Amino acid sequence: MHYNCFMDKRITNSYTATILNAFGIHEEPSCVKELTNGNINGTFRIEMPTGHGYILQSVNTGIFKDPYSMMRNIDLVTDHIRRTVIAEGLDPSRATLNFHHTQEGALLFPHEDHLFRLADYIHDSMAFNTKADTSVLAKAGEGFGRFEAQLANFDASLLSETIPNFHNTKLRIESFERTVEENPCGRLAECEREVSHILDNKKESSVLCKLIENGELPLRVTHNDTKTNNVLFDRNTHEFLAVIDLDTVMPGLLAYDAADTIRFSANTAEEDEKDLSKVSLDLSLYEAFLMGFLGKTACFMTRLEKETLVLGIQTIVYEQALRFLDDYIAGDKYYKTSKPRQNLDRARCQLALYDDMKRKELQMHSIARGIIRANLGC
Ligand code: GN1
Ligand code: MG
Repeated sequence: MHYNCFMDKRITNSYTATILNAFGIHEEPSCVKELTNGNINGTFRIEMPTGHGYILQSVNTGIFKDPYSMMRNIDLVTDHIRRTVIAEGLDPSRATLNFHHTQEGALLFPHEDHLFRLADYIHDSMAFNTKADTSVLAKAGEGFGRFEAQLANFDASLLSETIPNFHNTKLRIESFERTVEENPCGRLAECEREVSHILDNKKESSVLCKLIENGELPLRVTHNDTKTNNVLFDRNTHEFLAVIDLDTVMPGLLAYDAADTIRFSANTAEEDEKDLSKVSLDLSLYEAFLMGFLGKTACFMTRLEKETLVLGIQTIVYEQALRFLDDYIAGDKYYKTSKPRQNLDRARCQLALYDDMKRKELQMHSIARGIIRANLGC
């Protein structure tokens, strides 16, 4: 069944009341507002006359093809976090997302051509939506590090892969090679240099996949969308509360979660910057994030996880370059674009960042090692 995540009519209070009713909530909301930050699901903030808030989402089943497994993952993970924080004496209602069940016990409610889910709004919370500086990155690192630590004793094999082979770099390279071979839109001629750049580095970028296959690196619970605005803080004290946007939570490498924040937020340029002289890895932002992240994770990382952390960060930047370039050659089918050749610009920018990370590899290692050494007993 295909559901539509976009609302083609304005979502009214009474339309929302019908959905709330299915989740066992029998009052009419006082206000419903669409939130437009996310690119994937339709998201609405609901306020009730009592002051309680909810987040209602219309799930994008085009990207999440098995939404029931996705919600099962989220249920398992949030349940584990809730139990962990209760044991620590913290308030579970603010420490993780709390999704509601329908009166039939389901976490999803199909209505018309939409598939809805409902969570409590975490009250008095805020996210940093501004361009990241060192203090925001340190806090985001701490948030994602706490998330990893809360789930360190969770058996990741219980989770399904919500997007199969999401970070299987080896398979992504194979599929990239097929796209290049087919050249379906005749775009190859303008990106031959970038294609060679990708292919020249494919061996090193497959190393982690081999280590996973051989069971040498542990699969943990990873978030896979570690943008700084996916961490919530207390609006007044700026203390860490919870990690949100759990749709891509699945088994993965610890390094992936560090990698994506660094790729996105420690780049001195925007993700689609055309002027490649502006693109570089900001080592102070890199260090700030790792201080927060490794401060919570170094104590349980294996020796090989520590040794391959920098390779993991570089691999994700490489993989993202490949994904953007693959999509450009295939005709912009996956990523939303708002300007011509944006996926090509994004790919070029990621390749420039990858090259800069290679130039700064020794510094990246020495910063990471220093932080790990200081946090062995975290
Ligand atoms: C997508 O839409 P957004 O920004 O949450 C993508 C990520 C990429 C990112 C690149 C499910 O995430 O993997 O890193 O774009 N999410 C999915 O900007 O493919
Ligand atoms: Mg997202």
